[in-house]
Amino acid sequence: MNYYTTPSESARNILIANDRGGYTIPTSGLYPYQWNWDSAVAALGFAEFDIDRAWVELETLFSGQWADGMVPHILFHKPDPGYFPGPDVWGGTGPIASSGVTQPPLAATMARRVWEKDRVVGEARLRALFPAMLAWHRWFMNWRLDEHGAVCTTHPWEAGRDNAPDWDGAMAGIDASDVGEYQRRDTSHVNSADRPTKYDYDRYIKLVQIGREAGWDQAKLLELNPFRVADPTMSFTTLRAARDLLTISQELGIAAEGLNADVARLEAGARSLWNEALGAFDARDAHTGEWAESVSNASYLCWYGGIDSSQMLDRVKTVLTTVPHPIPSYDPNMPKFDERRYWRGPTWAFMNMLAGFGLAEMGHGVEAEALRLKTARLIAGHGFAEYYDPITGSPAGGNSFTWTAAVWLHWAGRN
Ligand code: 9WN
Repeated sequence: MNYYTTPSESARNILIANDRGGYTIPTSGLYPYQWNWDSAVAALGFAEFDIDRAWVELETLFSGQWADGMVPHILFHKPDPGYFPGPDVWGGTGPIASSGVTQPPLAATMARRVWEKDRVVGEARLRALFPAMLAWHRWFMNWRLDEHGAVCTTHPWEAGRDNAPDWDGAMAGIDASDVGEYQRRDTSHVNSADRPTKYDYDRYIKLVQIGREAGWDQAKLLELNPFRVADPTMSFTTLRAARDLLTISQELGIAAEGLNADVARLEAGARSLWNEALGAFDARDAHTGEWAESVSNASYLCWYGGIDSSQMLDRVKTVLTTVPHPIPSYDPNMPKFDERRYWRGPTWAFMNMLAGFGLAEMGHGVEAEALRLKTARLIAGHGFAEYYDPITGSPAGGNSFTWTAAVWLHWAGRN
């Protein structure tokens, strides 16, 4: 009898174990609910062995869509005291208890990939989801663009890169002195050195309180929210989603007015995030116009957004040859680099996959393949972690992680 479990079997087992019936949690304990961009990545993993389940993941995500088109970053399907802040703190106003912010829109792009794996099964599912995906896209166009067309994040959790140095300037402007007492849960599940600091958490919760008080009314929040940062994650993923929605609408013959113009506007916005002095795509505070001066792993999503850049290509070549486990979430040569603290240094496999998709699509196959193989080695050698130390490769944060398993099945571990 063979007792050896291959990484692909482990990856499937993780997806199956994290399945809560129609949706997948990122990892048990630390994240007991459905997260938005995690689910989009999970769908890719399921598509490798159960196409129907892949569609269900996306359908469940959109079942939480708000009347205004927003798809929340967390859906609290069943109460769980292990996570803070829960539904009572957020006060979401959608059909399912939820948070009040969104996350980078990966769903349309991943739905397209799932459909391309099996167009016969996928067509009806994709057609049915299309109006919801389009409504979400329009919500971004209505509420999240700056004057250049770059897409803004209104909470560090919205961009999904919680404690990235990109937000340090905007976070410093938030007065969280009256945030009150609260009990974090994350640090009882994982090492606190891998997690955001109390300074950060006070501001995360303060921003939730501001949003909740405004009833998550986007018009009011445009005035009230002290945090609004135009960011490469939001800009490149929204641009990419718009391109995919356009392709889907053309291929399926679905009328979707305005998408061509939206793509042009979003592309101009994404290009406006080029920080010439830094020589990289950067985040820009939408209130002050100040650059973050941050080269993050989101900077490398330009190709995923359909924007080529010879300077970013030089950077990716350097990172692939000088950083043992690329792509670090923050440039190791910059002063704020912290190799274990979450989005301030560690490598995230799913971000590598997104960068890898874009590199391959834009003709940079050598770099795409090098990145894929390095990501495969990282996962095979260090397990299905939430993220990894880019210098030593050691796993950090949660383990048996859904999106890392999905990345293995769909991309990194592909033969
Ligand atoms: C807050 C679930 C999520 C990811 C985010 C990641 C982390 C949550 C947290 O976990 O954020 O949304 O509590 O730390 O930063 O990208 O979607 O995996």
